[in-house]
This record gives sequence, C-alpha cells and structure tokens, in this order.
Amino acid sequence: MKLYGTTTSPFVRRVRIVAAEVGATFEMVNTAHDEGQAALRAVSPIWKVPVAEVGDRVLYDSRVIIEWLTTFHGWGDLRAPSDRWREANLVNAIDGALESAIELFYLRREGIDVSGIPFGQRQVERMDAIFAWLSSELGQDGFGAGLGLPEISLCATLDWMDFRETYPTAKLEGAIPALRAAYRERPSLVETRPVVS
Ligand SMILES: N[C@@H](CCC(=O)N[C@@H](CS)C(=O)NCC(=O)O)C(=O)O
Repeated sequence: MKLYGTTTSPFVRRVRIVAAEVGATFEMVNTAHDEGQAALRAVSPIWKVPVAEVGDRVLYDSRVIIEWLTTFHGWGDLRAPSDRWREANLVNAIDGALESAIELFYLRREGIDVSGIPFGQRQVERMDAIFAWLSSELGQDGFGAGLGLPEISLCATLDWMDFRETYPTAKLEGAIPALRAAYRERPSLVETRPVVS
C-alpha cells in the first residue's frame, strides 16, 4: 500500500495506528512538500490526506482506508465495533471537534485572530459541547473494552490539538484524560506521534 499523507495529520495518524495494529505495511508519500503534494493531486481531486493506493485502486478518506485495512488484515488486537452505529456517531462527533480545530488552525495561519470573531467562538463552543458529550459516553473501559476506532480517533485528535495548540485540552477532566493516559505508551501511538517532517 502507498499512503499519501504527512507526519502531522491526525487523520493520517489514525490510518498509521490501525496499520501498525493490524500488521499492514505501507510506503509513505510525504505530502508536506511540493513533490508529494503534486503526487497527491495527481491521484485525488479532493487534495486532502490520507489517500491510499492499493494496486490500481485509490482510496480517499481515513475511514475508507481503515475499512479496507480491517477488511483485508482483520482487527488484530483492536476492538471490532460491536455497535457500528454508535461507533459511527462517536467518530462523527470526534471529527466535528477536529474539523473545528483544523479550521481555526488554518485561519490562524493566515493571520486571522479567530478568538475575536463569532465564527471562532462558535468552533470553541462546539468543541466544548462535543467533549462534554464524549465524556458522558465514556465508561471505565473507554467507549468499550479495549482500543477501538473512537479511542484512536480521540487520542489522535487531542494529541494534534496539543501539538498545534488549537484547543486547551488541559482543561478537560475525568474520563477523557484517563483514556489518554491509558493509551499514551501503546507502541502504535508512540511511533506515530505528530512531528514535522
Ligand atoms: N474526512 C477526511 C478528512 C481529511 C482532512 O481533513 N485532511 C487534512 C489534513 S489533517 C487535509 O488534508 N487538509 C488539506 C486542506 O484542507 O487543504 C478523512 O477522514 O480522511
């Protein structure tokens, strides 16, 4: 498999974590630089990462790539979803928070003071609301027993928020920091921590 992406993207990281967990190997095309970006644009009209190339098939979107990985490699030591609709809701909510943070990051990079505009405040309030709901969904075992896609997605989101300073995750209390602490040293998470490359 050829994986187009960066070593900072939280969506790419989900795929890298699942690949490590299920024992799938891939060759990475770094899209942070001009050459990789041109290669990405040649295979995807969406211009977002991750994108995977498997044989003559091209897969867009982290969820689709993860579905491909688990379909052809199994779930390894990961938790397969027992209630796929609930897990989809959890991942959708996590994506909602992450997309808000990414929008703020891009705007800030353009020099816009996001804290001073209603759009920026709405994103922060949305992230607060999502994390409050996720906290209420978390039990002693996470969202279920073992490491599943919602846990991977949430840990990757929070690590990226810290890395890019897009949301003050230190203010989160209770079940969310406990979940992070439980998986912080898992090899697949350690090996994929965000770094600029
Ligand atoms: N729904 C997509 C989201 C992917 C996404 O937003 N990727 C970001 C990087 S974290 C990106 O490539 N952004 C480039 C852009 O917006 O121009 C997925 O799950 O793969």
